[in-house]
Amino acid sequence: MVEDPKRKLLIVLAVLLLLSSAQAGNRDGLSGHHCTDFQTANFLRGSKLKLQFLLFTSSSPSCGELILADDGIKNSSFNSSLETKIIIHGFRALGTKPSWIEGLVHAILHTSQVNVIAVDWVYGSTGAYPSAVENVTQLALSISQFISKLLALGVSGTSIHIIGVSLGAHVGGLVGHFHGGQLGRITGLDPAGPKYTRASPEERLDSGDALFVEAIHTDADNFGIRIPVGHIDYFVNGGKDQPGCPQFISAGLLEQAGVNMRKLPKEVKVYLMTSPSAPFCVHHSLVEFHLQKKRNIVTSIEISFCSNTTKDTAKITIPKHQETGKRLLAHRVPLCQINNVTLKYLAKNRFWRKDESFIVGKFCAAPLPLDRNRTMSCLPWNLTLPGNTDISYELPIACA
Ligand SMILES: *[C@@H]1O[C@H](CO)[C@@H](O)[C@H](O)[C@H]1NC(C)=O
Ligand SMILES: *[C@@H]1O[C@H](CO)[C@@H](O)[C@H](O)[C@H]1NC(C)=O
Ligand SMILES: *[C@@H]1O[C@H](CO)[C@@H](O)[C@H](O)[C@H]1NC(C)=O
Ligand SMILES: *[C@@H]1O[C@H](CO)[C@@H](O)[C@H](O)[C@H]1NC(C)=O
Ligand SMILES: *[C@@H]1O[C@H](CO)[C@@H](O)[C@H](O)[C@H]1NC(C)=O
Ligand SMILES: *[C@@H]1O[C@H](CO)[C@@H](O)[C@H](O)[C@H]1NC(C)=O
Ligand SMILES: CC(=O)N[C@H]1CO[C@H](CO)[C@@H](O)[C@@H]1O
Repeated sequence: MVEDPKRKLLIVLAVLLLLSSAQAGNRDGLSGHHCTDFQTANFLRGSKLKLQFLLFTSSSPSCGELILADDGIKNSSFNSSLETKIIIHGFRALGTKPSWIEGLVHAILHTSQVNVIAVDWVYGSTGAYPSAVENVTQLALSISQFISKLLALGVSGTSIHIIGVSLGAHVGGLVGHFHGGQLGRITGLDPAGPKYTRASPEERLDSGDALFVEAIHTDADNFGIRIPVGHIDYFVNGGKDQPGCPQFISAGLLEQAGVNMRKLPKEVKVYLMTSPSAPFCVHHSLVEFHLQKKRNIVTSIEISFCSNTTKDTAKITIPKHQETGKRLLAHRVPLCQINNVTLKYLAKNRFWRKDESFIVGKFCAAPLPLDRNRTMSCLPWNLTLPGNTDISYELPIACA
């Protein structure tokens, strides 16, 4: 299962594509420090968690720099003005280094100037799958503490991007959860299915775990999770070529999929499928509503994007005692061609308990994938939404 070829399909494809123009030959240890490799654990003899954080930079993409506890980051090549990508591997049945790590690190550093941190939890991920799962919470706590140190250095939460593979995707979800969903981005590559399909959103990767969560599933019929877990879920196995869409498994997909992190243009067509059964070719926006006051019941708001010829609708649900609800809205024309957005507060008027007659809050939208600045456009005032009434506003997003 650990070297399952299907599970690795996406990573291999990504690496091949991204490396196709890379020149051969490695630059080693330019910064002169000692290179540290992943550990090798004995899968027969226990699996105590022994964590290593290895830093890779574009000046030495083949040389892992061990970040020591405490003040280790300050005295390293970590550049806090760059984005940071944290790679978390999954279950390692045999206790060996993941074979794809080097390729992924090179692919990222070839296309962007970032800090790449590979989390080595080979110890703790080996032996039996259930015991690897037992270590996940402790692991996520340790990674969260590591990230807190980065934040203390002045690194912004939005510049942190976690890439988690299989079980590592859920670890990434927990880490994001511990940071209140305020980290920039989580990419789950084949989030693991066993023990997670029926888990609550707190226990697994879900769209509340970061400002933008995406998941790429190539293995939903096997060890991968079958349910959508992100703002965007790509189901590659179910992907047939769509009329009018580019070839699915192509740089069209992968360039937007979080592996290649070149700066994205403002208007990006995202071709993807949101379900394995009904694939279609559309644009996506993140829509958010922030309540001015938390409520002790669930709040539902219907959002419609209207253009001259289309109307596309999604429902934002804000859980009780929370301020914010987020949702992905699929629309057939680019955001800049949307004339107005219509909001409708779906008040429940049960005869034994009348709902409040209006809510007040703020509405924001952004085309996906989010750009580096996470620029959301918000309607610039406190909206008052009366119950069950359509309220329309112009959406102030100009075409680039
Ligand atoms: C940083 O690490 C190097 C190599 O381990 C060491 O020689 C140096 O004293 C350290 N500097 C600080 C400020 O800790
Ligand atoms: C950190 O990255 C910035 C942006 O690329 C660069 O200008 C700066 O020189 C880097 N700092 C160090 C110490 O390398
Ligand atoms: C929508 O209709 C208006 C009025 O007919 C027109 O001016 C505008 O260009 C149309 N917009 C698009 C995107 O077709
Ligand atoms: C919103 O846009 C639709 C489609 O262009 C139009 O029919 C409707 O009148 C608009 N509503 C408002 C309030 O501007
Ligand atoms: C991002 O922010 C920087 C500085 O605030 C700005 O110069 C740049 O134009 C912004 N990029 C986008 C795509 O909005
Ligand atoms: C919106 O509501 C908040 C919270 O009550 C208040 O602080 C803010 O001043 C209001 N903004 C406007 C533009 O009315
Ligand atoms: C730190 C930690 O919780 N380690 C545990 C990882 O899982 C193995 C197997 O269940 C335990 O023996 C370790 O104590």
